[in-house]
Amino acid sequence: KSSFTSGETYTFPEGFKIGAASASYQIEGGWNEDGKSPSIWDTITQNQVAPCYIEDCSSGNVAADSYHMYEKDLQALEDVGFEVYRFSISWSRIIPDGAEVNMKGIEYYHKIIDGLIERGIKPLVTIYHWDLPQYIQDLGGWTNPLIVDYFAVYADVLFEHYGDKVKDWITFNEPSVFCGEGYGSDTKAPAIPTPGIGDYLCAHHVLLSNAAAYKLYRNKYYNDQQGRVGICLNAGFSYPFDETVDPSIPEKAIQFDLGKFANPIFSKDGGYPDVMVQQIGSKSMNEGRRWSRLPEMTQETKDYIRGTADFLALNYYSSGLAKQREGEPDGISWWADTDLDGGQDPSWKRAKSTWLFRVPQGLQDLLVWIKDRYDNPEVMITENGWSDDGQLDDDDRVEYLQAHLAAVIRAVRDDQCHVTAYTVWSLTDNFEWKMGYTERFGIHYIDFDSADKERVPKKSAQFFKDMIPTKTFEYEVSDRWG
Ligand code: GBH
Repeated sequence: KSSFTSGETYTFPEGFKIGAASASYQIEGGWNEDGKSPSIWDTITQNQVAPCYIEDCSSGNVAADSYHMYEKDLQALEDVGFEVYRFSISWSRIIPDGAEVNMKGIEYYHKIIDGLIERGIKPLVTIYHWDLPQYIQDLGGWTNPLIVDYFAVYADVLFEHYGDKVKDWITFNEPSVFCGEGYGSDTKAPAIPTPGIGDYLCAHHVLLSNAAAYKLYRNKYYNDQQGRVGICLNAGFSYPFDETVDPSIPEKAIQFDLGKFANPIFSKDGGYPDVMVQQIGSKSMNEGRRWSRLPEMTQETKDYIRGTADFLALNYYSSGLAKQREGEPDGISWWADTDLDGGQDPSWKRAKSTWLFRVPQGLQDLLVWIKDRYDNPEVMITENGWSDDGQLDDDDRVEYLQAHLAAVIRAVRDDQCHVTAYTVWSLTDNFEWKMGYTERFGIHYIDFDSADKERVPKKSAQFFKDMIPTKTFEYEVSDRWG
């Protein structure tokens, strides 16, 4: 029995896999080594002057130094007993200037993949986790339709080199975040905001890129490799502010968020959610435009995109409240297009991150929503985690993780949701994007000033180590939020 809490006994279903997650720019360092070219995150972090773009003026130049110390990551995974490791590949290590494949870059990920397989850990590879090569950004990045071909070539190279060893691929990590915050606002690279326009163009080209990579795998590699290709979307559940709020309001909030990417891929009819097409279309006309800011999807395009994922990789951190917006929005944006106001319940505990509130029940409710809307697709929870200052006694993280694992088990056991895996964010402390090293998500601590960057297990790592052999733990639900 685990020593962590008491309460109801929760057991994972047969075959359910538990692991940890990371992403290339957040851990690797080695930003210009062995032929790697700069990504948009190298550009934005290295060009900053006080007051800095990044909270602590830091960068991922060294980070956890996984480019040199990947064996420490492998060791940490093995010590805990994880069964799957989700990591991402740096595009600008693989194809540094849009032409030749860089064999030194290819070699690096072979070492990680081989190390995982030797240890009996399944690799789950994210093809793109936000570190776009700068040379593609110089052409407009995700707003230029040309990127679809560039992405397909990059994915082709990965399938060709790693496909005999890697059987589970994720094309994109959280497109709503890198499109919304990179092209709709300026809180992620490349920080070129054209709100309500560039973010939708980005989303459109991501959907086309995902479809191109998916079909390429099916046509060229599937027969030999027998693997699967999915996409990773982040979302929260949405609850009404109070009993006066119409049920269509939280539904709309989820459609504008998860539905923007999930409806085109996972729904029966495909295309963007009707509510988005209608609201953005009519606002665009009222603004005097000749066409909608949300790119049109012809029937042909809908058919091309529909069904282009074998599973949904879901990142869940938090949920929200929604109500109809009162008054006029300031300016044009995705958020203004929703006609909603958002918020949090005052009882929700907050992490160090300002956006991260503990709402475990939202995960179960979201999984049921996905099951109902998209005919119960296979879902892997590919991120879920809690931020703090980095303390080893991370009791709040342990509690948060247990609460969410319990919600996953309830969704499978009580609601027959098809969830097959869970990878915690994150294996180690790392470069937390705009917050630099000031917010820690790791289940292993790293002293980023040290030379050896030792991975020190926190209490949460111990929790997984105790739990994985039996796939059983005790947890007591505290209130209606889980
Ligand atoms: C994930 O995104 C990322 O995939 C991962 O790389 C990251 O390290 C991890 O979460 C922890 O952040 O404008 O201040 O309200 C989580 C998605 C991140 C999306 C925060 C919303 C809002 C920032 N969310 N973001 S803010």
